[in-house]
Amino acid sequence: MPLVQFFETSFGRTYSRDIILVEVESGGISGWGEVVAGENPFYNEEWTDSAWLILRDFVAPRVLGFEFAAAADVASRSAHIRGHNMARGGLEAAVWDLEARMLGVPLWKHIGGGDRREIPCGVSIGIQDSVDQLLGKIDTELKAGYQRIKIKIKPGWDLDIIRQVRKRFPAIKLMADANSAYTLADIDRLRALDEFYLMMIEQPLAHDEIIDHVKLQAALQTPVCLDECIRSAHQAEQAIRMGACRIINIKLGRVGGFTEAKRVHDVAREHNVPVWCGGMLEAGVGRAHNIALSTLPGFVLPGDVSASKRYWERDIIQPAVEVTPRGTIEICDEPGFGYEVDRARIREITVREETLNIT
Ligand code: OSB
Ligand code: MG
Repeated sequence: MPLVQFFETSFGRTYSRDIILVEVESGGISGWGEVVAGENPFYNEEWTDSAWLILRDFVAPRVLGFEFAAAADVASRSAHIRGHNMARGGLEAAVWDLEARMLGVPLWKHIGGGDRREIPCGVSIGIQDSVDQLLGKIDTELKAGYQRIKIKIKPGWDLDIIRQVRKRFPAIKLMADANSAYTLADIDRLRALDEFYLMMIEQPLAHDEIIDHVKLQAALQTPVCLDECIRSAHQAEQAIRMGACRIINIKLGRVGGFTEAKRVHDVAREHNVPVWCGGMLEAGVGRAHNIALSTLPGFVLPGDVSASKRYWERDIIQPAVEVTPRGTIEICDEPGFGYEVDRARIREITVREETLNIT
């Protein structure tokens, strides 16, 4: 699926997505999930093709035909697999959707959410070719109503850029995401960001580094938010207790599905750490799951969950996800994730398909 605008992070540029959808069927009802892995193993170790093989050869055989008492039991059937949370999570989320549809309840209610009828939305704006282009994009998104702006940074596209953004937009909720582009050797540069009173800096240091984040957070006024580092509730608890972060970005795929995402949320809540829902340039199925997740009570900060049209000419669900002029997405009361899967559209753009049956 070609993106309507390219998206650049500190690890590269994405022009189009290769997305795996998982449809699980039981008793004539379907549930849908989306694997959020990227096209390259740069955000984490997974990519589209690795996820395909892990799902086919290791996850599906443990799930197909197994009698589950509840969707909450699915994650543990593949917990012996090391890593590959996005592959595991795509299938797990599909079973949660299936269960909600079987029970005739909205997914948000089924996962224990519903604290809010509309979720607050922010946008993530990639690295641009020029500062003017960035300022123009921020202006557009603010006019559309979005409540907070996140910009991607990397060495060389950081202090000067943020200074100019702050000059033009002194009062907006602003944050920066480094996707692991710095090390502790950059501590002075990162400390200089305090001047711009950002809501947070997201994942400044290595994807697998907690201790250096502890040192960094102790030296910064700006709250550190962890993304890549947090793959489980156990890691979330360790990071919080050690003081590595004051905020957590929860991504359904990165933690392996709803069961673990709920646990991360609960751990953060016990420690009064606010969370928000991250994005992975999802198509409609993943987007709908993120909306449901964002209704849990601890999701008090605007997430990276925004309108379909920011990404796609035509999404794979109907209606497309829309954002109100107040910068929110309203939740639906339909069973499951609340949008219709556009099977005709999916068929048109499918390049590979495999059906696995109980043997
Ligand atoms: O770090 O949050 C990230 C996209 C791809 C990989 C990593 C990240 C992102 C985003 C985009 O920031 C969020 C979105 O709009 O979906
Ligand atoms: Mg991030």
